[in-house]
Amino acid sequence: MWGEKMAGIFRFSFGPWNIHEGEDPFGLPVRESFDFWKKMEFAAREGFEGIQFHDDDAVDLSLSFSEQERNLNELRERLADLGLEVEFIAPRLWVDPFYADGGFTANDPKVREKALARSKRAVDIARALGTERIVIWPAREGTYCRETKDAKLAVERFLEYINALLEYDKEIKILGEMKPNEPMDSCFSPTAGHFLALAENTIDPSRVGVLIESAHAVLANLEPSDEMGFALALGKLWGIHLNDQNNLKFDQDKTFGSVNLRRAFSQIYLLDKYNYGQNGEYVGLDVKVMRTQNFEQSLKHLIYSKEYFLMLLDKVRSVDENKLEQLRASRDYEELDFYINKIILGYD
Ligand code: GLO
Ligand code: MG
Repeated sequence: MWGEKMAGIFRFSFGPWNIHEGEDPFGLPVRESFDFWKKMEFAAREGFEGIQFHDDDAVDLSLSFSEQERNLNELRERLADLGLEVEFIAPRLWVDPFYADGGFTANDPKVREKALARSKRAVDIARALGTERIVIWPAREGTYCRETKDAKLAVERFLEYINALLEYDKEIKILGEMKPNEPMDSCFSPTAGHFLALAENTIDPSRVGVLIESAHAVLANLEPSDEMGFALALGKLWGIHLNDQNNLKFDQDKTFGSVNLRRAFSQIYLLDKYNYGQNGEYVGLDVKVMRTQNFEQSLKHLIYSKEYFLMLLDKVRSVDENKLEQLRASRDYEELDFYINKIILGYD
């Protein structure tokens, strides 16, 4: 209810790929790598509580099963010693050339079979690391040009894949992280809305939700906070990837708040109002540092994304809800717009 502000308790997370060497499709790495445990120590030192992993971030998948199990146990213990918890596991079905045509929507049945097998293993990895959350970013589950795949069949295969995972483990929760394009020309399930329609047709809709990424919403020409509101209204906002994006171009994963403070404010306003995090959801970051940063400077995007969030949270909590309600009632939206921007600018 308006005027009744609930103060969310926010716990932050990021994934190891958010600290990287700066390579892009046009250039080689520009920095040394951070050692895995240095990344984890940084997370703990900077007050992060969760770590997001791809399956192969967590364990070397080429090792024997028993070695993997041993390493997973050790990983879980060492993370716990640092006060870190695993937020989710995401099967990485887009790096290996084997998945050039996608995973569970690939035309080759052998590829689809392996994609499912790898994803089931990702479920086991998640369970071994103490999380039930599986994130599916269907990176290559789309087309470069239309007739390469049958769009109807592809969506049916998507559904079959989700069902097979829900069937495989009765406890897991699947969070779809949708993005309209890149690396593909077009993804079969381009937005959260598409995925939630799919979710309703699975064998257990109650275990399927979404992770909304700010930049992905912008790439679909949608407003991130509205996307979050949509998922919140349906009880499906189980994860977020906060970052920022300059309009419709490649996925920039810029520092949260760095492009559009007002857009960042709107997201936090909604998350705080509806107590996002009350069921253990994390404020996940998915950000890339600028390629020009040197090794020592290459962690600032994570620190500052969290700082932007906390600074804006202060602003969000200073909104006079009665005043907002009055401005709504009088339909003076010009004044309302100015009021919010004055708060952000510190002139209120
Ligand atoms: C890329 C995605 C990607 C995912 C990650 C976890 O655009 O945002 O970074 O978030 O692989 O699924
Ligand atoms: Mg993401």
